[in-house]
Amino acid sequence: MNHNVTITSQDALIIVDVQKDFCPGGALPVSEGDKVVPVLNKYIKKFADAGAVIVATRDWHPPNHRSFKKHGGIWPTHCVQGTDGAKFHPDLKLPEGTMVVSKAVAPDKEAYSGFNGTGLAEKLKKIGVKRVFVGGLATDYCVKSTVMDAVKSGFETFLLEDAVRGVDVNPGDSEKAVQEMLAKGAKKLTVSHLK
Ligand code: VGL
Ligand code: ZN
Repeated sequence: MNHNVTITSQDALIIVDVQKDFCPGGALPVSEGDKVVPVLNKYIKKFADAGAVIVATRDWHPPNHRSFKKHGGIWPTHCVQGTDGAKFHPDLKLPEGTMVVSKAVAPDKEAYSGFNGTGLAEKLKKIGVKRVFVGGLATDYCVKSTVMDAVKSGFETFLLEDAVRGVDVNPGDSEKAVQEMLAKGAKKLTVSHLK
């Protein structure tokens, strides 16, 4: 079910890992990853106009991170701190005052969620945020983990259906991830349902 929603200053938009390495041409490309950018720009405009909080998480690995195949992980080397591939997509219109959250910075720990080890839940609660709206990359990894943690942390949590894309290592992973998020209590939203 979809919901009509009016954004207020107690809401936060959480844009997950819209970085060059996760887009076509990058080191760990998500199919159509760049397609989330124009949609997210629409959300950004709505949230900025409402005086809401805008968060952008970024995968920000040290060069020896355990996530990488050459260090025992399952992924090609990607989003290494300070590299071009770790930059946000150049067309993503992040406003001044965007809260940038760097994650998965400890070499020996995988951390898919924007809440994992970042203090993000506490920061958002401190400034009065009650609802979070999550979009970005990738549906079946970092978006899913971030949504699950948001629900667990007590936020009313919306998955931005039209602003996510998945890796789909196995076909259907993203669809399965969406079902898991909904089962956990997240709600689906598309930009047409924002007033
Ligand atoms: C991600 C795989 C590895 C993501 C990050 O942002 O979803 N996926 N690192
Ligand atoms: Zn990563």
